[in-house]
Amino acid sequence: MEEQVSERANVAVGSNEARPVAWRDLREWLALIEAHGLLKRIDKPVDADEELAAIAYLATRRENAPALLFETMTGDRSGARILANMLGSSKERYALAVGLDPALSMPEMISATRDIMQRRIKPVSVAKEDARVNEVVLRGDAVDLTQFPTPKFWPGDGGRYIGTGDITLTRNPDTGRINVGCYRQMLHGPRRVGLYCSPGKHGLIDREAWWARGKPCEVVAAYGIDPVLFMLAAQVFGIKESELDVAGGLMGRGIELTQAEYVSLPIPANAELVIEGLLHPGDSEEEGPLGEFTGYYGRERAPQPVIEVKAVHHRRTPILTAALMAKYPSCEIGAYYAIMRSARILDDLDRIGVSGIVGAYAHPAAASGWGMVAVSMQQQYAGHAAQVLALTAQCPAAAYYTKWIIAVDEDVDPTDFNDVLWALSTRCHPAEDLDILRNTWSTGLDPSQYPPELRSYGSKVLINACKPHKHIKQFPQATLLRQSTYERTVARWSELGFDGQPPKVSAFHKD
Ligand SMILES: Cc1cc2nc3c(=O)[nH]c(=O)nc-3n(C[C@H](O)[C@H](O)[C@H](O)COP(=O)(O)O)c2cc1C
Ligand SMILES: [Mn+2]
Repeated sequence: MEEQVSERANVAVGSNEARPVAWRDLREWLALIEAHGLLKRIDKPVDADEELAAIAYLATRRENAPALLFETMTGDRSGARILANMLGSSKERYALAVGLDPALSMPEMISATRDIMQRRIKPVSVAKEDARVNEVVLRGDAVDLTQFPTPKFWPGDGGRYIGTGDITLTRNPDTGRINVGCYRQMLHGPRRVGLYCSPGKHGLIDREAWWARGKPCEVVAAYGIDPVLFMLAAQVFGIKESELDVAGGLMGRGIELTQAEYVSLPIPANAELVIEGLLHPGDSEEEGPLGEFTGYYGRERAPQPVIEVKAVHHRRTPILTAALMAKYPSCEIGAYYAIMRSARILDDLDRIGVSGIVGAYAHPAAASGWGMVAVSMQQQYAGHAAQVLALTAQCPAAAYYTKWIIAVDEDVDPTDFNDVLWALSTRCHPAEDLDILRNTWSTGLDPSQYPPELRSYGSKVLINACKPHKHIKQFPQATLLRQSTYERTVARWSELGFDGQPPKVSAFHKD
């Protein structure tokens, strides 16, 4: 079955009417976030060799840091610019990418994301001559990727990484499904790029399937891409699902694709810079390490397959998207990932059919949302919290990596860690309320286990931070406001000299 590229966008599936987002490409989205004061341009020359990453790291040590557009790269003659912290820890920039109201609260944002992530819209095709990415097209020996400024991020990185805020397209030879994944790509030479996919990733499965047929694997990669394709490339969907259709759903219109020069895969028509190439069986070079999302160097230097680049397409003065991997809040995998992962966890729990679930949150400070999940629930029966903890821990969206699974009552907002820490400190009795799961799904990038060969087997703690169900009737009432006093105070808020809206409160004292 071939990936279908229809001429017009299909109507969205399901009840959510698809309203197209207000932008078509990275540049239009940048104009939108700039209008919201969420973009900072840096026009002074900056070196791609560690300096760019140092500035990006220091500028993003606070949660509301803007996206950073580096407009002048030291020694560069290509005219390329580099965008860092495209999304980072900003839920506002996430919202402006997917067409949600940036003022939504975090729980509202997660809930709205569940709706729009269920839509599917097929890509649409655009004529080559109309594709913005085709302003410059170079083939064969004319291609020289070393002309573009390519960051070396951390002092111990094993090379320059042209692909971090990237997307990679591969086709599965059995099903025809086109996959979109975000995999790191190290520049080896003018027409050679290393591609690292870890085991189980769809890009690796596709590559192996082509090689098993004795054929090279075609690849299309974009190193300057819009935020929706970038975000979708890092989400896990079924092996037969194309992230292109989900991206279309989020955009409210089909992703625009055009024909490539050399490979049979399509290329994203509105991208900034795209390469086409081939992965040949047996062609590999030493790759890594790279400072990773864990805040440590990930994976020892080892041979990885190399893309032989056949053509490059780019816009004039292309904007390359670079994803700094670092401790929160400096990591590119921040708010968007937490929101999308939390939405997928709630979808899984819904599908299983467990009752009483109120919210969930995978806080981005926990290794980009991979390390911890808090789930809030209404306790309805004895053993309910233990059931929710176990199901959350092993549901497909949460099972990978997550070490800490915390259940809290419905009056605790799982997206607010002040609240979660309050529950942990007042409702959880560690001697009673902790369980451990062993030999669970994990990753070689988790540095906490020795010997390193065992890192793919993880462990998880289930923490019941709900009120003890056995004693729930005696459990003290939390200190809450009387509703009538609250309402009187809200009415007097500005008279009392306070700016803005008073905080919303929904639980009140009961006599
Ligand atoms: C900035 C960034 C860099 C990433 N680097 C890699 C990588 O080098 N290798 C890898 O296997 N996954 C990497 N990932 C994670 C994958 O993108 C993610 O697991 C995604 O689900 C892969 O797509 P797939 O499920 O279609 O294989 C990265 C994610 C992000 C956001
Ligand atoms: Mn996939």
